[in-house]
Amino acid sequence: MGCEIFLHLFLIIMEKTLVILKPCCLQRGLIGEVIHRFERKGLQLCGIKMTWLTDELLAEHYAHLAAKPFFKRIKDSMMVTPVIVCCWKGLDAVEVVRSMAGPTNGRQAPPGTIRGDYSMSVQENIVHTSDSVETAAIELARFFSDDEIFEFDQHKFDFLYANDEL
Ligand code: IDP
Ligand code: MG
Repeated sequence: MGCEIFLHLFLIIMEKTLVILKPCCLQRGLIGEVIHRFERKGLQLCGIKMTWLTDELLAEHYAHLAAKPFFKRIKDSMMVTPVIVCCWKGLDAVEVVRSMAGPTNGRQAPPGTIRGDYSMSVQENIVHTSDSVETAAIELARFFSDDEIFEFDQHKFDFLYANDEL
């Protein structure tokens, strides 16, 4: 079984994705709840740190919203407290994490999703999640250095995936 795990890890490129626990998540005491959800799902936490975001970093991170009237407010709300940035890994991790977060607007997000269960707001919607594999790679490099992302065996691997899924 050890050999199989070794082969899986080297033959299959598991996706990695970025999650940011926003200041509203920290202030509302939901850090554990949110991390617990990703853990229970079977995603592997391979990087985590608390950091204070800067205007410069956020301008880059939210560049796709630069023309919006609420751009400054988005940046300000992300600098109210430190945030927690995490890297989660798994098969189709980008899509899995994004669907667990739910749609942007917490009022419209369905119950069962993180935003649907914990948010009443478009802005204060608990988490940021990468929206594609390409974006995830860029965003992880934005918030983590290489030595802050850890590669290690996930011991319950064979109970999370079937052979023909890998
Ligand atoms: P996403 O977080 O679901 O990927 P994006 O469109 O990438 O949504 O927007 C990034 C963040 O900007 C959202 O999570 C939210 O905090 C904020 N935002 C997006 N659209 C609006 C809006 O129409 N009003 C206020 N804030 C918004
Ligand atoms: Mg987005």
